[in-house]
Amino acid sequence: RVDCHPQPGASQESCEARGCTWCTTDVPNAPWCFFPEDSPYGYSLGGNAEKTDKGWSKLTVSPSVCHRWDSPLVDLFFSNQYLQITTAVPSTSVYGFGEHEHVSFKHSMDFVTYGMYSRDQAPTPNANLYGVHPFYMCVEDDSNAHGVLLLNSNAQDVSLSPNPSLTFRTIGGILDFYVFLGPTPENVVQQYTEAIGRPHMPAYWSLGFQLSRWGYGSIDVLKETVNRMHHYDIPYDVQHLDIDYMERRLDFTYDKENFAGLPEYLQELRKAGMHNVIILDPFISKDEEPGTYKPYDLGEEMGVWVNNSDGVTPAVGEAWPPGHSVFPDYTNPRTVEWWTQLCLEFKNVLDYDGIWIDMNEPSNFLRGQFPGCADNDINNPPYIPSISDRSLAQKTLCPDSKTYLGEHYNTHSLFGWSQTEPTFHAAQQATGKRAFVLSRSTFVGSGKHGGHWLGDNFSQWKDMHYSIIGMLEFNLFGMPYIGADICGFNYNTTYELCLRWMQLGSFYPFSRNHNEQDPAFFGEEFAKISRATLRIRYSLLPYLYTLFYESHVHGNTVGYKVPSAWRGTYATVDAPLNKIPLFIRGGYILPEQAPATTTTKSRLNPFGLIVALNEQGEASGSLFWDDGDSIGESGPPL
Ligand code: MIG
Repeated sequence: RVDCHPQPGASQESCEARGCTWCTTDVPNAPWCFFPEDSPYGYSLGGNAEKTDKGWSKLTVSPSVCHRWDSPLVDLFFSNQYLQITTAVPSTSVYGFGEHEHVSFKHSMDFVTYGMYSRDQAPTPNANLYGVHPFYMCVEDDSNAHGVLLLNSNAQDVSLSPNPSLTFRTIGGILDFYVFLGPTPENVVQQYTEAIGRPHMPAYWSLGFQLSRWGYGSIDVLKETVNRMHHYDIPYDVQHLDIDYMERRLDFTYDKENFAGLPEYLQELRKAGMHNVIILDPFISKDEEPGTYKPYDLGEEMGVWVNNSDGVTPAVGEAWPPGHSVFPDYTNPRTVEWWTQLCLEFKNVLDYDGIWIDMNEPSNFLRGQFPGCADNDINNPPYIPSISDRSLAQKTLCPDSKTYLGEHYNTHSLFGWSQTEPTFHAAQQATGKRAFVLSRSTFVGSGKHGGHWLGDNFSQWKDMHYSIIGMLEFNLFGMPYIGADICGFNYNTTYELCLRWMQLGSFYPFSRNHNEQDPAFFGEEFAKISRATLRIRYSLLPYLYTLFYESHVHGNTVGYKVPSAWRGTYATVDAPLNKIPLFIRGGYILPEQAPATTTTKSRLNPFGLIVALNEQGEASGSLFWDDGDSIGESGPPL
């Protein structure tokens, strides 16, 4: 059954009116209105291609394009604001599609639909979240794998059906499919990242443990937090500054009252071998006194904002800064110039090492900008994919807004992606070192210039579990620099959950606690256990760094590997609260280095090797080593 009435409110009448079959069923989620076997709709593939002045229509796609799929494509719809295609897949082992909180890595194919449209949305199972990755991997029954990308930025959804098949629906753009033939899952990711851009090479320090919190509120609380981390001697490389460092949450300012002395304090941290990351939001207040707020005045002069549908008046919304805000259009080269200049100048105010870009879905606290969205086909298309609120404007701008690259309708989900590359280059230019950019909204190819965290998760056991799935998925999407807020972001954590999460999070590729309950918060015992697991992380950083190098050069995934001699066995192991069970694959050699409180110090320590033999008594491994943050000649290739 392929759904013939994907929008809500199907009835027998509305179903039959479109020539489809109505048949109720108690199979959960199965469509009651579905295409008849010989659907009279759309274009059957393999038909008579016709040349039009815009290209080909009724194009023939022969099954030989993917030789291993014995079922040809089923149905194709190609109309103005509705494109749909169904394809059979050779097994039910389908992975990927994002960004969502998925409750299993391997998808259920029981009529599940995932919407994709970037949105400021705390992780909720199956809801469309911050980024868009229309990419899946399918592992066939003979364990060969292939991957498929639908390179399309419009609001879209995909339905997974048990026969097994996938139905893609998008409301614009073209059906631009890319197929990656593997044959191993690792090959698929290597081929995918070859096409979309290999992951950037992270600085060594950014593999150290990181601390953040929204709401330090003052430099005194920040200092207390840092001091107690140091008091317990907990490995810790990076301190983040969330929006409360700003004056009234205005980008490119800092709060000179509550954070008096911040520039000097950042220098102190730097002297202690630490690094600093500052947050920047993508909205700029337009309501400061003229002549007092350069980011707005200069941006206005240069014409860098997203505009209303008229293409000339800036879109005005509401976000964290007081008053009303405008939104930089990063697809415009003038905006890149403006943003770069501001980032470079701000480096002289706060000596940052990396930039955290938040709210870039883009998020707006209203449904569309002022005065609301006009009623037209762009803002209210005939079909709205299966996304939260079934609205394209909720929590963002009206789809008929104009960006340099095109209508917001088409470019909405590219906002964060378009901000990531210029921020990467600005950070690189400002620091002269390898750039650190952490972006909340991502799209196909974002991994080349940035990393990601899984957003505003909850302090719940299941969120800790789902974080592992999210990280595996972002490895498929070519963004291995990935982690989740350790201990959770929303709700209050508990001692045990936070401790277990510190232990797990010590092995995240990007390891950051962004909670009031930092590892020194719960006192001596908690701090001791966190210190012990983080010291294991730090010992293994040469290994993790080598994995990142492999990902940067060959597109490998970063994370837990299953040995190719693998035979499944189950074992019950003792895991008291002070211990995380950790296993090493036989046949591998892991480079290690004695840990210290920062990577600046640990990098000076002696190296060692952990050699784990396989059943044949052999092992191999590799090490990539350099100065850890250089770019250009002395940095890694590519
Ligand atoms: O509306 O900057 O996901 O990490 O602490 C919330 C404040 C805005 C959302 C981010 C979160 C950050 C918070 N931000």
